[in-house]
Amino acid sequence: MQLLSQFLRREQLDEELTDLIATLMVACKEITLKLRQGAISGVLGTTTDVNVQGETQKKLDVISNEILKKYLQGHMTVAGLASEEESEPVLANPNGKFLVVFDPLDGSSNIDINVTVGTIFSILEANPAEGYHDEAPYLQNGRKQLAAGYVLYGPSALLVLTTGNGVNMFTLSETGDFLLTREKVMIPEETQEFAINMSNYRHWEPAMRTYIDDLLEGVDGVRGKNYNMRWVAAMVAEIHRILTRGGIFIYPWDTRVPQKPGKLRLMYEGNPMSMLIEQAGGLATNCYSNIMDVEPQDIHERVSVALGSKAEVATLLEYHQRIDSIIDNKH
Ligand code: AFP
Repeated sequence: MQLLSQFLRREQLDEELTDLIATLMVACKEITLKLRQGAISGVLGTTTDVNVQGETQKKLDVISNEILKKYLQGHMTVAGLASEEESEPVLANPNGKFLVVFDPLDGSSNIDINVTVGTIFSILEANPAEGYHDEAPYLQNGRKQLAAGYVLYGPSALLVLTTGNGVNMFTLSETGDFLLTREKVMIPEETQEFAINMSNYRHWEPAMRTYIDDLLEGVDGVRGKNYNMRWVAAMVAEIHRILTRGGIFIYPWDTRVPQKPGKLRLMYEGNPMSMLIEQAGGLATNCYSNIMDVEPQDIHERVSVALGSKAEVATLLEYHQRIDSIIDNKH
């Protein structure tokens, strides 16, 4: 089996980017060890702090953020970083070539119940001419990502990575190496599995409700097939399932906080996951257009997401584009 370093060399990736990815993996291995210790090292539970997103921070959110910061700030190729857990971007080395944007521990409500969580990251080009004292250099659309991926802390620890040439999966071995275990992952175009938090049904737009109603009607309804549902409450785990066997993951806009475009974060979750999904042949949208074409205005911007198997996501888009005629036809 090929080591991550051998794989990146084979791909002829920029040496500094290769080195940065290796350093990110050192940080993620340290996070893995903290997670494995769980209650033994007192890392479970919640802090008294609330992050910039208005969410109570888990101890492991803070620990994971600090670990990533420690390695990235000390890396000469990193000009700066932005994290879901930091209110402002953090300066690293002003001469660095890259900006790193990350969610240190996605799905952290799962930590205390010992269910899968993950670190999501996105690497962007730095532009020294712009300086790094505000958010401007980070506000790049998803198409500009140089690399994106996540480390999934589940029964095994996995790195899922794209550098713009397909999606590859690496499993953390006993010896602490990431070994290539799946190459050029492709998502099946059709699916019979969806993931959405159904408890929000009453808050959705008519197009979303109608689409889900039709899935629930199964073989007797207009879709003509039965669907199964999954909800892990960690986007990173849902996306991993979709990359592995197909499906659609949706977290739509809803009326609970109507001024926000969605719950999930564009730069820490939406863009990196969209790059992986598109690189694996899927579709990644905000229910109306492609997520990676959204021009971010704010590093903590939210986005509505619907991504996964191409044909299913395209059908959902149609519901949003033609909702009036779809409802008319039903009457
Ligand atoms: P955290 O970023 O706080 O860990 O939240 C996870 C998440 O943003 C995403 O990964 C899940 O899909 C979603 O929240 C779960 O949301 P619900 O609480 O509405 O199920």
